Amino acid sequence: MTYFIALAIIVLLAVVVVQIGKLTELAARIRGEEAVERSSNNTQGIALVVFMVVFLVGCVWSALYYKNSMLGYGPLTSASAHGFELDHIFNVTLFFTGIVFVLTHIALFWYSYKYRSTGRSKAIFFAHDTKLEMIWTVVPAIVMTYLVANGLIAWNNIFPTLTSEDKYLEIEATGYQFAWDIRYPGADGKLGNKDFRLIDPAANSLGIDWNDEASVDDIVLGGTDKILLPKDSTIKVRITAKDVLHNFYLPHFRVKMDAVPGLPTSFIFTPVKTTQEFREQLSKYPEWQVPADPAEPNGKRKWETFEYELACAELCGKGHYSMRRIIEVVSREEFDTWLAGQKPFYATNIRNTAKDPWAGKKLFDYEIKARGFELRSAVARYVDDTTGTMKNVINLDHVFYVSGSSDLNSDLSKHELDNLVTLMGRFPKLRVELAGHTDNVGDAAANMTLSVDRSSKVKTYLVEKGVSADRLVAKGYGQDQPLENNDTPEGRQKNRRTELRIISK
Ligand SMILES: [Cu+2]
Repeated sequence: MTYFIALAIIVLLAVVVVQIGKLTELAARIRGEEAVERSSNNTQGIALVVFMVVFLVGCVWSALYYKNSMLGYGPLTSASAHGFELDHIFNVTLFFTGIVFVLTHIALFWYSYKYRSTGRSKAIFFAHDTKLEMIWTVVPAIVMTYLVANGLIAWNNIFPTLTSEDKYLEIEATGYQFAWDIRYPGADGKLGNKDFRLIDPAANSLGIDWNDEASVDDIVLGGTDKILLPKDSTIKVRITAKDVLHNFYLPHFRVKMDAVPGLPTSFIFTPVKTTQEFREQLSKYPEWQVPADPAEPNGKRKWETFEYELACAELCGKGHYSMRRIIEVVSREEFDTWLAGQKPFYATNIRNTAKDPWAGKKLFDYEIKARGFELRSAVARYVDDTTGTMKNVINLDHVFYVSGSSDLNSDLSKHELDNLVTLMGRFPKLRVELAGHTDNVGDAAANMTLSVDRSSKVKTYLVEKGVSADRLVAKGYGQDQPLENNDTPEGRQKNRRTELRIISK
């Protein structure tokens, strides 16, 4: 119905215009061509000047009315360190182009009025005016040089070169139709290598190279997860795309960079206001004191619901709008805690699958931690909690062997022994006995040999790692010193063990 009415109005307006045209033609024939033309020129000239005034006043009024909604003013001053300089350049450019805008529009409309045909005026002809040409060449040249030079200085400040000595957090943003994958480095602070040939839509959509140890603790935030960033920390974003052009745009941080498939780009910036601080900045302006939801006049204010956002600023397809993501800036401490709580992509999706190059070959720090084996307090395990002195007998819980052989089994065994090397280094007077024990399965004499072999294997390993051989005594006890009953599998497992006995400290 609305459509029909709109169409009818358009048709009727067209009819009115045609009729007015016919009437004017008729009047011209009655009153004489020239007189009519002159009066029409007068009307149009005055109309153009009136339009100019309304238009320019309207422009200035709307700029003032909406100034608090524009980036760079009042509530929307920059949330990043470099943004202030960028806003300054923007405002200086706006100042000069604003002057040109007003002057050219006055000239455009005023001349249409002033030089309308009146039948009395004559055109002046002049071929050359050096002074005029100097003015319109030199003045813009000076202004342009000033703007370009300022722009170059700002560009160089905004795009610094980071060296390996600089402390910064490097994250990666990969755009695709229609979302962003954000990759954070784990505890090592390094992003692992990628290779597009490794891309597997189901298991490895970014093509991360799992052979690179830096990859295994990388965290990938996909879909709609909130992106956290630490305040007052330099952040370098590697920006890339998988299918078409996208654009990594953080308007509140004045960060904007194309995401191009096959051509990595980057942006370095430092957030200087947490989300909470930015909300407080907004709360001072009436535009942000209105209810966030007009249907709920007593609900939350608009400033309380503000979020920083990441948007795609390149029209990339029909789902373009859905590339919006929420960014939250928090304190460094809060960020570190959050990051430590995120599960590495490798741990949840790749570990011990057919795609894991490290399956059975290596244990990573995060796994060792997860087993209650604190990496950094290796020495603490050897100290009795109640007396504070070193324990006399310590069971090396994590030393395992290949069944029926004296070969050390997993990397966990080696990890445990590496801790022991640390301990021996910390206490240079320490002498220890490495005591091998077995369960009672099989022949007692064979078990004795096996336990001797196993403890010597441990000794060999420690000596290779730099512990002096005269501080280590390898001894086998076979099945003679069980800790528990050998009748159950659990008991037998407890009895197959390697112990550390302190000889002297
Ligand atoms: Cu996009």
